[in-house]
Amino acid sequence: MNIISRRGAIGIGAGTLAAAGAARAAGREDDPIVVVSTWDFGKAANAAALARLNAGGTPLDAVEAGARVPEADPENHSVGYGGYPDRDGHVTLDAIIMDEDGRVGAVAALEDVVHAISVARAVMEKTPHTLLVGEGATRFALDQGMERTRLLTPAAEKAWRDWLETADYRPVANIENQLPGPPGSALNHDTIGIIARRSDGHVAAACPTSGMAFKMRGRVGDSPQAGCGLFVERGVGAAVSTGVGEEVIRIAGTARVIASMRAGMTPATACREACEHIARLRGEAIRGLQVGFLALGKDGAVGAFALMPGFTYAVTRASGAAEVLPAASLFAEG
Ligand code: SD4
Repeated sequence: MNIISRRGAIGIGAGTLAAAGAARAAGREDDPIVVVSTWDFGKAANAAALARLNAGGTPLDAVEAGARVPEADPENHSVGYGGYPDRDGHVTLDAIIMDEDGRVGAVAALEDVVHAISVARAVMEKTPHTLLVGEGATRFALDQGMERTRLLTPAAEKAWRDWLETADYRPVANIENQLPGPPGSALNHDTIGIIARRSDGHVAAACPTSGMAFKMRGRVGDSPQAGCGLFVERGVGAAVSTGVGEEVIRIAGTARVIASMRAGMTPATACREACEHIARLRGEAIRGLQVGFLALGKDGAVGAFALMPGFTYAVTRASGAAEVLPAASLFAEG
């Protein structure tokens, strides 16, 4: 399948923009990139992560601190508190955290606890396991002293009730960057993937989400699965993904990005290669769907790429200077 001819054009506009953005985000040894994350709201998360690094925290501490920002934000309808529920009205959270020592912890379909990323970290540090799901994950979190919280806010409940009128499950591309819209406009997915890098090149990453809005009860996406929503490898770097998780899982997306970087590709080229692979594999089935990858190399090089225009990522430097950049895309539009 020829990607270019199938849709008539590659995302030239977005690609040009992103190329300029990538140029701005590169280099600068005097002020290296230390935190990157997905979407516009990543900027606030990056600031919290940087503050943690500056206070002597590890990259793992930093990504946890960063991830907790959107998790606690009721206006963010895709991560944590205020997240949109599944089709039965339950907010269920997925999250993963990983460092370059192969330490990894995750939760899936977690309910009633705001900071899924901290539960994931506790799974990593306090159990012999890597992933706890559902009721067991909630019980573990409560045993750890975490508070039980009703995650379904009135706004999210209203969106769900409105959605029930049509019950049409259709992922909306780039919904992460849209303000809460009118009933039915929304509301499909959202995630933060965040990567921190210390001056010695040590990296860690985290990826919490409430997953796809109005998903089937029990559905788990790419985010909490190592090698899908996130992957970290010593001597290479880290990668995170966002968008329709099913498409990422099919290709073990972030494991693929890291393998490409290990083989010598830049983060940007590796992210692009993963998108091209999805497109070749899936053809028309991914029309209108968004997937974005973001990667940070051990040397501080950053790269991102998406299927469609609209995927943005936040880059923060050691000085605190931060910017949100558009990623280049494979297609000009859905
Ligand atoms: C999922 N990948 O559950 C997540 C959703 C997402 O931005 O990334 N939204 O499939």
